[in-house]
Amino acid sequence: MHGASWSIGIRIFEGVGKGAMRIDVVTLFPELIENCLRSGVVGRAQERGLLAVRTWNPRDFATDSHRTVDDRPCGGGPGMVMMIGPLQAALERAQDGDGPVRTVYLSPQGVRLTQAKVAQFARGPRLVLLCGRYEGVDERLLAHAVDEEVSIGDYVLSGGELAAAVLIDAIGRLQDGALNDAQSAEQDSFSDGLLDCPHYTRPVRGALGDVPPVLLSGDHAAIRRWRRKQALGRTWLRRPDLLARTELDAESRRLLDEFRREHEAARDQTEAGTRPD
Ligand code: 9WO
Repeated sequence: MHGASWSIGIRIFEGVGKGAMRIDVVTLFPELIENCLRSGVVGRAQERGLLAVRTWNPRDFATDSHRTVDDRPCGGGPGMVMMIGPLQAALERAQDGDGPVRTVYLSPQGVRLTQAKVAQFARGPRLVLLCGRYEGVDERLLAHAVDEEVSIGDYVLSGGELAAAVLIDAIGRLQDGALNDAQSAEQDSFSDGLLDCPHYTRPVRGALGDVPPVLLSGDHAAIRRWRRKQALGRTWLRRPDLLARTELDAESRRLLDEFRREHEAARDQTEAGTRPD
C-alpha cells in the first residue's frame, strides 16, 4: 500500500482548517514520529486541526519481495546506505499536493537549528522532513530532492526521526492557537535572544530555601525588572555568545550592570570566606 498514515486520524477530514500547517515526514519508523507528538501542546494542536503531520514509509514503496530500502556502500566499509528508489518514491508522494514545499533532511552535517529558523518554518504552509537511518542517504537523492540540511545539535543519533520530532514540536507550539495566553510564545526563552529567568512556586519557605521576596511583593514593575535582570544575568553567565548578538536598551544594560556588580560582590564574599587568614 502506498497510502500515508495520518497521525490525527478521523479529525483530518473535519478539523484541518485552511490555515493548518502540514508536515509530511518520510521515515522507516512512522510510529516513532507519531508517538513523540501525541502528548501535550503539540498533540492538542493536531487535535484542534492547527497542525497535520503525515508520515510516509519508504518500505511501502520498495519493489522487491523483501521490501528492501538499503544497500551496501559503494567503496566498501561498514553499514548500509538508504537506496534512492523507494526513498525517492516516498518523497515524491510526500511532496505532492498544493503549494510550495520545503524539503529538509535532518543530519549532523546540517545548518544548526535556531528559534529564528523554527519561526520561519512555522510560517509554513508546508514542510517535508526526510529522516535517514543506517549510515545515511545516497547523496544523489539529497542533491536532487532536498532544499536544506538541518542539524539540531552536534551529536549523532541512530536516525533522523528524533531530530524531526524536535523540529515538529518546536514548530507545532508556534501555530496560532496552540498555546494559551499564559504560555504565550512571546514569553519564550529566545524570543528576545535571552535565556529564561528562574521560576518558583509554593511553598514560599522550605527546606530547599525561600522564594525571592520580590516575587511575593505584588509590585509588578519590580517583578518585571527582577525577571529581566535574571534573564540578562543568566545569559551573561551561561551563554555570552547569545548576549553578544543581542541589542540591549538602556534599561537592560543598567539591569545587567547591576547583576554583574552583585555577582562579583557575592564572588568576592565567597573567596574571602575560603581565604586562609
Ligand atoms: C552512522 C554510522 C555508523 C558507522 C559509521 C559511520 C556512521 N555514520 C552514521 C550516521 O551519521 N548516521 C546518520 C544517522 C545518518 C543520517 C541519519 N542519522 C542521524 C541524524 N543521526 N543523527 C542525526 C541528527 C540529525 C539532526 N541533528 C542531529 C543529529
